Amino acid sequence: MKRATGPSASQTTTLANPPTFWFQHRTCVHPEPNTSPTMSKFYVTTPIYYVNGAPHIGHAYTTILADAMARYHRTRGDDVYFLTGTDEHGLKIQRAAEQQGISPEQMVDENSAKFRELFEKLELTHDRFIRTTEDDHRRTVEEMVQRMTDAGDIYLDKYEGWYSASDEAYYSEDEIEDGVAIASGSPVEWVEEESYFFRLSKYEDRLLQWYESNPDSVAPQARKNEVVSFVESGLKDLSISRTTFSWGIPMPDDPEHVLYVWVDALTNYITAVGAFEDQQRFDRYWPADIHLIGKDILRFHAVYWPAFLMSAELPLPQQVYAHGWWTVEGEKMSKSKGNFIDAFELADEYDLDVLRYFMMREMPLGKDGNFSKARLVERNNAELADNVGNLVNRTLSMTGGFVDGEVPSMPAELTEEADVELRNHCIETVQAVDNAMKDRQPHRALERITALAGETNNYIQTVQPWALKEKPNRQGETLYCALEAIRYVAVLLSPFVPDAAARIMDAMNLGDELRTLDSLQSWGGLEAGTNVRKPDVLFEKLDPPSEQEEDEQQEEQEQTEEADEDEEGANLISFDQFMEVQMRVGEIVEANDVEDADKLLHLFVDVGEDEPRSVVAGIATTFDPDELVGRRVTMVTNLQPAKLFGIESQAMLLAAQREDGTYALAEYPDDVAPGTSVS
Ligand code: ME8
Repeated sequence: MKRATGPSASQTTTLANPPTFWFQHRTCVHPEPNTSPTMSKFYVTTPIYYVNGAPHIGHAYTTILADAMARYHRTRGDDVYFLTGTDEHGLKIQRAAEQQGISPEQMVDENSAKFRELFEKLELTHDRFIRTTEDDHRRTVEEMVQRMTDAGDIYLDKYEGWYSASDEAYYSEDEIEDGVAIASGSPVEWVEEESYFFRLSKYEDRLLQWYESNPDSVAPQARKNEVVSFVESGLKDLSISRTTFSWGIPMPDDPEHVLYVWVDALTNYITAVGAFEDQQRFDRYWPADIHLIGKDILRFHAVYWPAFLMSAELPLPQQVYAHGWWTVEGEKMSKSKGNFIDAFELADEYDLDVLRYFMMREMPLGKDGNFSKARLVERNNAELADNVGNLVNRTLSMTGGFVDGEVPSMPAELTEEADVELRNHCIETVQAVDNAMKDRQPHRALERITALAGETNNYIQTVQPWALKEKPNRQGETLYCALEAIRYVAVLLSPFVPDAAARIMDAMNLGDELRTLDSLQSWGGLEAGTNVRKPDVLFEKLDPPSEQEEDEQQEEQEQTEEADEDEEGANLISFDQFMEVQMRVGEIVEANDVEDADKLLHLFVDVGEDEPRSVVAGIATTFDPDELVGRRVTMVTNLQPAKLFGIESQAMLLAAQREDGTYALAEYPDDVAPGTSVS
């Protein structure tokens, strides 16, 4: 066994620099009696979901994500408030109830109960499940509107324009095409009615100032850029009441008008923490540390909501974070495709921990992700069962077999290189996980934790406790180190896979104080002499999607391909026709997001002419603008120009679309000059 070459470690090693994040939280001004005045708080919210239908995978995802964040902060010892719930007013809900032939009250009661039931089934740890039909919420909304009125920000006028009931959103002329909103694909209708307006335009400069002086106010950065350019392009006042339906909170002092559902819905975030009614609680938790939302509702949260709060003279949230979109087996979820994943079915089909792990590990926050069963099985088998499960199983079996299931003594001093490295990995992982959570990147946190499990497996392979029968002291030391590393893995995993982590910690007989992140600041917390046992299987290995399922999928694919081939056969082109297409090498010299078009990028491409050409390309789900600049790609240069989102596209970029929906570019090395002809 090699000796450690680094400085020898002291018996209990403490993080030289505890994660800075631990001290950056807002210290509470008005502590509640049973909380310490210096305790940090963490207030996380999810969107409140529409109750016109049953919950699906997207709803489950955001709420699971918020739950993991809440649990992480609880493990840190923070005073956490986690809010979720249902959005129950508005035209969308009224119409859905009419279609079902029931009253809105009955529909919202029934469907809200489904969400509540789902979140119980998913074992989520929200502190409140709010409903916008609750009394305290109505009172808070009324007070909010009163404050906005007192600020001189509400006036009566007439609204004329487009409205989408499905999105509960107003759209301008250039945001619609062929009767649908371009961004969402939802149908729009023409509305002309008397309406109260909110002076959104008045807040343009203050909003821009807020984004600028608070780098994390809206995230990720690409989304923030979209928001900033939307606000910079000029804000119109916002219609905030309707008279043509009744299902909502009446406008105070003018009950003929029903308040716009977004004013009502967004206010839930302050209702839940006692705004206007319990000052102490409000001061404790508000502003929210993070409003976690999907990218579909960014504008409401990053533009309207802060403006409402400014008008009501209330503090603004610390962060609005817009996560990406799930597709299912490579396709956009839609009712017509029949690929909507019902959240209850999801919870029945998979172990909760595995589902949580997969969703958080697979989709980097902010990017889109694909829910594929095959991928879930792969991750479960390789990263959970074979890695974490195997580590716990083999280490606790050896502890049972070699040292009667008792935690051996800790090495008096860590001198063996392998031990020192393992301890260092543990401590570094705590820091790395904290950084990842601070950056809102749970997938990176999970990557680091499973890497630590892998490193611990390697450690066991290196030190081979089974070969140390003749050296019982050393055998004990190696088992101690592996067990302590497992404690790190379990505590760090606990916000993400709470049940499995609890089973590991129970099997190791850990007291509450050894289950906290704080206890990971010092290596060596595990107490010698503790009785430990092997837990039941932590993660069952899963079979890849059955042959039958794959056959079905393949059959579907073949049918589509056959149809495509038939079409291709009928549409063969001649060599001359092909030669009419002019293709050239182009160098991307600039790339930007396109406002309100998640899939598009606006590129400037040098194709060997005096000026680069303006090109709109649908590759934003795969590439960030920055990674494209300088790349030499294939351009079709003699297509008729087309206008997309008001931007002229003067050439077409060629790319291959992979099965998972991502793109690969047809590229050239640097010695192929822009403008070179491709044939
Ligand atoms: O918008 N992938 O409610 P909603 C990822 N009531 N997340 C998804 C998703 C997908 N495919 N589909 C939905 C509303 N989501 C309003 C909110 S808040 C004051 C009012 C998630 O029922 C994602 O979080 O349409 C998205 O923002 C939310 O569900 C929309 O839920």
